[in-house]
Amino acid sequence: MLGFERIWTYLLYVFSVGTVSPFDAHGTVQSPLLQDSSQLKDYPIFLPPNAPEGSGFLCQYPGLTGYESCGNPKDQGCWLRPKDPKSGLKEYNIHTDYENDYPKGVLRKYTLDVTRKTLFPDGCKNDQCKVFNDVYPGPWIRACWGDDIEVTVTNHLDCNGTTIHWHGIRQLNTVENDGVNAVTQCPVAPGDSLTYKFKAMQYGTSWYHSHYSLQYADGMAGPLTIHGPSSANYDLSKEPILMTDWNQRSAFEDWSWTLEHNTRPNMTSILLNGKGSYIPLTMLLLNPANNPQPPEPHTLFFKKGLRYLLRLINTSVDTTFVFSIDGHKLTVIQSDFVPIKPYTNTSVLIGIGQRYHVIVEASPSPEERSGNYWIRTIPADGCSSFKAKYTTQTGIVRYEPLSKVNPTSKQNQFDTKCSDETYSSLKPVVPWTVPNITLSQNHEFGVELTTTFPPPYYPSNFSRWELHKGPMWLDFSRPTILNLAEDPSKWTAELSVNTTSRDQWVELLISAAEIPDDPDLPVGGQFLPVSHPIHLHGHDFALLAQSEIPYNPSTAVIKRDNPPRRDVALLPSGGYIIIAFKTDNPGVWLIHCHIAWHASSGLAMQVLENVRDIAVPPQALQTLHQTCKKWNNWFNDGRLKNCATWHPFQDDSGV
Ligand SMILES: *[C@@H]1O[C@H](CO)[C@@H](O)[C@H](O)[C@H]1NC(C)=O
Ligand SMILES: *[C@@H]1O[C@H](CO)[C@@H](O)[C@H](O)[C@H]1NC(C)=O
Ligand SMILES: *[C@@H]1O[C@H](CO)[C@@H](O)[C@H](O)[C@H]1NC(C)=O
Ligand SMILES: *[C@@H]1O[C@H](CO)[C@@H](O)[C@H](O)[C@H]1NC(C)=O
Ligand SMILES: *[C@@H]1O[C@H](CO)[C@@H](O)[C@H](O)[C@H]1NC(C)=O
Ligand SMILES: *[C@@H]1O[C@H](CO)[C@@H](O)[C@H](O)[C@H]1NC(C)=O
Ligand SMILES: *[C@@H]1O[C@H](CO)[C@@H](O)[C@H](O)[C@H]1NC(C)=O
Ligand SMILES: [Cu+2]
Repeated sequence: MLGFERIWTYLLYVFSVGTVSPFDAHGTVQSPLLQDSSQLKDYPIFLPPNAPEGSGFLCQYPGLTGYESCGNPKDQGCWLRPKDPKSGLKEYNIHTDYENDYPKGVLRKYTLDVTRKTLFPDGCKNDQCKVFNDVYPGPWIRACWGDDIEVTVTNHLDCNGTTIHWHGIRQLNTVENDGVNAVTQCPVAPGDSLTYKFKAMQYGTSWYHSHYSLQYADGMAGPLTIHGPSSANYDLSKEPILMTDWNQRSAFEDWSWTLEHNTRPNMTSILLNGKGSYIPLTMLLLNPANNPQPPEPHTLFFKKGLRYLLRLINTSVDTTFVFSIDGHKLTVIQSDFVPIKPYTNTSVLIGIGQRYHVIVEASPSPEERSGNYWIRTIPADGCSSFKAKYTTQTGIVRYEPLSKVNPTSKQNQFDTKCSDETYSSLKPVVPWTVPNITLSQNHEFGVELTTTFPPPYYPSNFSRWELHKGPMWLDFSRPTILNLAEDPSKWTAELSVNTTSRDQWVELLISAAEIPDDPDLPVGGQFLPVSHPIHLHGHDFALLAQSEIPYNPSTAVIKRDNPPRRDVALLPSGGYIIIAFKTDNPGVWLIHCHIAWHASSGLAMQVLENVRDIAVPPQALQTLHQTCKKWNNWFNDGRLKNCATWHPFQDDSGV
């Protein structure tokens, strides 16, 4: 019997951080921007209104002669408009249907070098970190709405492959750039490089991270922003804020430990942009002088009366956070890559992988005499696992005249229940109406813990999470995208959704509880009271229902008229979600739980979307084969020479 205890086994994970700010990492952008104003042409070149002060980053639209930029603190909903209103040209703004229409920008090139590094993000040493360009979090990758992005990733690790996923990017007709090993490519072998190419049709904030097994938890995560319009006005903006749980060992070690002990490892601290502080209770009592020296917490400087745009990203392994700033209200204007109608609250709940754009008005109440206020990141009840003590006061807002003292401000009033933001508050600006669909397009899945799976799952006596008819287990050397082309019979259809007609709506009901008499749910597994942040690649999905009670077809409330839309939604413990997407993007798309332990355990599935229409360009196909060839060479040779082989190399699902 699996008890409640057992559940936690799979939950814990670690995240990585460094002592260097990600925003120091200049020089990685080889953008073709004309920074010299003497070269100004008859097309828009401008500092995006939502770029942080002094960042010197320019948007440029050489293809849009006769246009000018129009976003400003009084009208952040505007992006580009025709100079001559009578020209008949259309405006690009917050109401533009960005899935079908976007301005044509420029090509921006970035490079990411992956190396091993020792970091002290919470004052304690972690010598197993893996980072981008020597910093944690990784450098801020930025583009403007409609730009093309190319990122060349080089793997300098000695014993790990890697792939980089651009979280939330739709990858319309570019599935081979989605960065999921064993699905859309082989891992990039040590010593090898790969260039990812995709278009920024959406705008807002996201993150990029390794999708190679548990690797992102060791530090391979960074912010990704596409500048575009906003659904509410503000004066200035700040750099992205990445929040994460953190551990002082490699996630690979934690996972091996999990497999042996069948229990979930504890996280040790919370990091805000790579900075946190670990509170070792015993050391504190014994000898305070021995305490690790934590870095200064992340600090935001505000001027009274201004409105600031903040970009919040939850890059956790195992923690849903409640984000708040003492004495300040937050106006939420964007969830994931989807602009929404603004609403105001005292806190915002951010699940793993989720992002929010929020506006903070710098008029605190009650006002602190010191002019300092805590930023709090509180793990939601039941959605985290930490060692006994950790600090949730992870950042500081300071007003002039600046002082160095710690804030004494009181926490705002809010709930810390583990959930998503209130369903009815998330109203997309560009509405979708999801039609009634026929039953054959409706698929039902249960998130269960199971012991019924065939070899070669390792170790054999370990319960795994499954989403469909078994826990996912991928073969690094045999990516689905190539399998399908070469030998469709090898495809394990029972682990997938398989769609074949274009522009059809598909609905997935994902249940965390038993549905009586439902033949579609797997047998032999066990539902456990755990919430899961479910992420779909290749689409923003409409969230037709999100419920804390089990699905009942006769009473379920399903919203089809402009439902919330995003790319990660929390499946509530004991309840269900129904998500819908339109088959307009041929590809092989992963759907998985974003709790790193659960994805490793197998809580994932592939959506085969109109695979006959996948058209990988010949050059890209050749690259896919090359990457596999180098991976296989390393796997069969370099790995054996350089890496410890005392345990199975692959001991998790692969993602
Ligand atoms: C990845 O590297 C870690 C060391 O950081 C090692 O323990 C692990 O076995 C490697 N795993 C794979 C699948 O590459
Ligand atoms: C990040 O997501 C996890 C999992 O959903 C959640 O437990 C945690 O509270 C989130 N963190 C924040 C700061 O919202
Ligand atoms: C995690 O921390 C809790 C609370 O201190 C403790 O009861 C539990 O034993 C710890 N688990 C592990 C695996 O260390
Ligand atoms: C504000 O947050 C509370 C939880 O603290 C939630 O119950 C309420 O619905 C939220 N309000 C809006 C408008 O979303
Ligand atoms: C969808 O189906 C439901 C139940 O069969 C029905 O009540 C509703 O009117 C239908 N909606 C549309 C837009 O057809
Ligand atoms: C599998 O695990 C169970 C429960 O921990 C234990 O009783 C059993 O002996 C194990 N079986 C093997 C083959 O290790
Ligand atoms: C997907 O479904 C189509 C139509 O039923 C079928 O021809 C094809 O073999 C299926 N593909 C896979 C990989 O299961
Ligand atoms: Cu999960």
